[in-house]
Amino acid sequence: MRFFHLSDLHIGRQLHHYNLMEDQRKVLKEIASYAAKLHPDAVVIAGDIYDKSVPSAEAVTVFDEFLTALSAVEPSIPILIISGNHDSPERLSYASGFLKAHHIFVAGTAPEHGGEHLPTVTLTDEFGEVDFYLLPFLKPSYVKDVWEEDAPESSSEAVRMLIEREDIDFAGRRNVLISHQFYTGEGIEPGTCDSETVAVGGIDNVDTGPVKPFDYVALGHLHGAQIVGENHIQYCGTPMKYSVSEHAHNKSLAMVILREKGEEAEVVRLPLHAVRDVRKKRGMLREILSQPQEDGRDDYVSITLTDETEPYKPKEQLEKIYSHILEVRIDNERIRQKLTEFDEEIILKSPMDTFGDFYAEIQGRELGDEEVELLEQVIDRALEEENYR
Ligand SMILES: [Mn+2]
Repeated sequence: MRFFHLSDLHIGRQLHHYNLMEDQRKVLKEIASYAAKLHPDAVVIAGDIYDKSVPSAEAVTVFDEFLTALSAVEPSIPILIISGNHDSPERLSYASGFLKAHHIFVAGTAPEHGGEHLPTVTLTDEFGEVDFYLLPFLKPSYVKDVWEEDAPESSSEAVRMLIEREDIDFAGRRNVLISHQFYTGEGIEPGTCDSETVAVGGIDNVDTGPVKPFDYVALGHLHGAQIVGENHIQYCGTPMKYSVSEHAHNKSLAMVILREKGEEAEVVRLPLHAVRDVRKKRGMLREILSQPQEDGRDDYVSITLTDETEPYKPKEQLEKIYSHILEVRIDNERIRQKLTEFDEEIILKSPMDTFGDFYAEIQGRELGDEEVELLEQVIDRALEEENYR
């Protein structure tokens, strides 16, 4: 069988101050036309459908158009969707009963009680059945009531324990897991980029150990396409570039080919064509302005100027050549000097001290006793929330 593996559509996302809705609409159309042409056995979307938990009406419309385009393909292609950390589990689950009747399977929330299990969808090909397990994005607190005691304390434990209680026949059947977490293996730290929200410090890391027995693991969360230790555990990446740090990425559509049990899954990458590429340019203003007519003047560009004497209104001048400038940065001796001085001054301070400094800087006076007390409460609450989530 062949299925499309997508994730991190982030519909409604902005790139700096640019609205990407039209770019997103176009790339989703391209994916739908691949579906019409290649007729995959399923389309898997591994989380982060929307960029915000309360998506705009326009964002919902764009996703609706995508589902409608996919549904128009005959005979119908099952669509399997899980929520990511950017989605609201409840909102994504809206009308899921109705959608199921139309072969659109949405898993918004991870199991919350002992009686709940991971939703599965079983599809058939010439070699028999394949079970798809839908595991929405989770934090340990979301699933703690599944167990009466010894609830998992980390995301990694939660994923392992949820898989264990499914009693999956790994030896005899073909199984696919759909998941949206930050997976790491022994000595394997996947590559991240600026458009993701990945927690530093490793608390959200999930070990690949328990997912290795699956025949394919369709991951979402990281925005660069990559395998995690083994070929059958993959992040498909975003369908388009969502930050300057992704300028060198090659965005594509992953099509997974799953053959007989025991044969390694194969992933074919189909090219996707963005309306505008995201590019980086670097050099002296004069050089950049005098470059011969080059392609991609309408791309999103991040420009770094290296002039030692900072030019007058460089952005205005560059705008005559580039229609979609994301940012103009300056990198010269003076700025580098300043940054080194600044680096040396950075000392790790408590949130309280950091805010105190900020307040003094802005207001020109120190925090009063009552203000300190109030702020302590706010910080405590924030930390508590963070620990609980
Ligand atoms: Mn994401």
